[in-house]
Amino acid sequence: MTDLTSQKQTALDAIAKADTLDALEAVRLDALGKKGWVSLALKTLGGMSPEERSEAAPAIQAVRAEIADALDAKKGELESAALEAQLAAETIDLTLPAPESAKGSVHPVSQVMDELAEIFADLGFAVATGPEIEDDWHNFTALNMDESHPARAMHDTFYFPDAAPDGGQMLLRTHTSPVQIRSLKDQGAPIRIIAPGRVYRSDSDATHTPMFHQVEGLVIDKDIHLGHLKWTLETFFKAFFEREDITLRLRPSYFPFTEPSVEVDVGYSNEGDRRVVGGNGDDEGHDWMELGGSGMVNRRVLEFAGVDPDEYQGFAFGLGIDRIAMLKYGMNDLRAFFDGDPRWLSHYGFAAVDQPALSAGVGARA
Ligand code: FA5
Repeated sequence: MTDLTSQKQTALDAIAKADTLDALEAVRLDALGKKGWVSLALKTLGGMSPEERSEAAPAIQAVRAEIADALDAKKGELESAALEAQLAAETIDLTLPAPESAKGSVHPVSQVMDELAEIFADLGFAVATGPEIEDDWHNFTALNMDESHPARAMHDTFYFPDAAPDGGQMLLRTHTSPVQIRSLKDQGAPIRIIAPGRVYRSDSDATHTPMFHQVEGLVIDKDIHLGHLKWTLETFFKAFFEREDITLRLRPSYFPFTEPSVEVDVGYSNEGDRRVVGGNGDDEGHDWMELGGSGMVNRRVLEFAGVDPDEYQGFAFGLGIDRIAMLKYGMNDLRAFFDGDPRWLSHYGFAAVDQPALSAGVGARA
């Protein structure tokens, strides 16, 4: 019994002195572990007479309980000390200078693509994509431009030297319209999509670059007419330019894949060297700028895409994204978009946190 008392005192001293959880665990194993001295003492009870046992058992149990309580209390102490130390080490010194802000910005074209997707999503359009390396069938033939069609020549196409698997030519798509065919073939009608992306033409001046961006729109359903097209474009441009006085002019035009076809112009005025959208292009001090082409999808295109033109019809449009970005954000030379000049990018670019949201007015600068 004296043995037990002195062993207990040694253990309690070791617990008091333990300054790490590992040291504490060593004391626990030494006393209460399977081969610890308390466990061994408990095992001796079996060989005792009932009288001896009734005296020794409560004493050993009491020692066991006292050591277990001391271990628990110390464990709590060590854990909260460790937490305090961690919290103290992780404080931030708010008096230090701010870290250098991130370099780089979101290109206005990317920003405008996000704005487009946001507005059209609100009108129920899904985003579709297609390959930039296209075959001649999707880019031309299925859009009602067979090999001898003169409109092919107007597209200043970049062709690849190798033939496509079907024997036709491979090319860099000259417009986003082949996505109309791909989406209709994949999903059938009814359909309501936009397809933003890069397109390529051998063309270069202040308003034309060899690579530029278009967004295609396609709505095919029953009873769709030109009025729906005009409403959709007007609604889109009002939200995009964040003004109500947007005036569109739909000018009769020709595209092989739409019938009738209309070119879409928007009224603007000049303020200094900046074009500002709004107002009627025919008014004093105003003019019209072409933003894209559109029309009712030609029956032949629906047939090529496997849709019955007697059941379904609809409209399509293709807008120049770079053009509408220039108008909205006031750049006057398209070529600067693709020069990668960091001064231009830091001036016209957007912060990554500037996510367009309809509720905030799309395109609001932070
Ligand atoms: C087309 O590309 C048709 N696919 C549009 C379309 C789609 C019509 C669906 C009907 C139905 P167009 O070649 O006019 O059409 O080009 C459309 C717009 O792209 C132009 O109005 C212009 O805004 C822009 N664009 C054309 N060429 C360039 C260029 N080289 N650089 C920058 N923008 C361009």
